[in-house]
Amino acid sequence: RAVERTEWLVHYQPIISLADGTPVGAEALVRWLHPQRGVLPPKEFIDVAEETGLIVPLSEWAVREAARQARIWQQNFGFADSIAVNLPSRLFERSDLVENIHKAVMAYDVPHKAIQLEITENNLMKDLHNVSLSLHRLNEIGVEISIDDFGTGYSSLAYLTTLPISELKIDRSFVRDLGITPQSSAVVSAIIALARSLGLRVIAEGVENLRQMEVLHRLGCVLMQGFLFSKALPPDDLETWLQQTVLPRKAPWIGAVSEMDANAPRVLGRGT
Ligand code: G
Ligand code: MN
Repeated sequence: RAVERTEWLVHYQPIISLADGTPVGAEALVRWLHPQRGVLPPKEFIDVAEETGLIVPLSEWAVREAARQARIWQQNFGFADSIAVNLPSRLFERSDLVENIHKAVMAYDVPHKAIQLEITENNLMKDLHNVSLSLHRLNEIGVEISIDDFGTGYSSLAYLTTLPISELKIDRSFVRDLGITPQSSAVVSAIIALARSLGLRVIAEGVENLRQMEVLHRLGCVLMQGFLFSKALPPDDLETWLQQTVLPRKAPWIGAVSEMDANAPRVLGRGT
């Protein structure tokens, strides 16, 4: 019924570049606007959506909604970055996957790169043949692919050399222990080195405090998202956050970024 009535909302979590302390995109995260229970997070409905196959229309709607939002931000703020949408493996069973994504960006007259797709390692591996075909076609039309929760799945590094991937997202479980256990910074710096030598962008997920931010910066990671900066917010609230926090440069993390810039030697690959 929620699918029929489109009882969905998308909240957006900004992705920050420490190069200048400004957002360089956002991740779209779907919420269910339940008629009785209010706004429900994905953990309350994603499993059922996957089991029933309703994840397919839901995700297709999320892509269209992200394209619509990209258009609004483009008109209002000259937004020229990407909105990342999570792509479940069920979508790769659809022969019209690429066509649907193409239609969504055309419908709102945004460039294909306005939409970026996140896929987990496990989902990548479930149906590698179909996934590989679709990813190559998406890449040809300019939709970039990002590996979500990198380092936690069934890790065949072989796919990194054959699939058209643009970005790795370091799983929040590694970020959580940064500055606490030496093992976590060892793993994170290996992921950063891997990304760099493959020419991929690298994003840290789940950054919650300045300690984690500073360690990541020292290890050479400049793109991050997490509660330190902002949780996922409705588009209006995100605009308020931009106007009241980021632009007037009023947040502890913004001060820390400027300080690190003054003190730290430039790390290779920063700003990329
Ligand atoms: O793995 P993926 O990026 O798709 O997961 C997104 C989820 O992570 C969302 O449910 C979001 O609310 C949550 N999240 C976002 N930032 C943080 C954070 O800094 N810490 C934690 N614990 N969860 C976060
Ligand atoms: Mn994600």
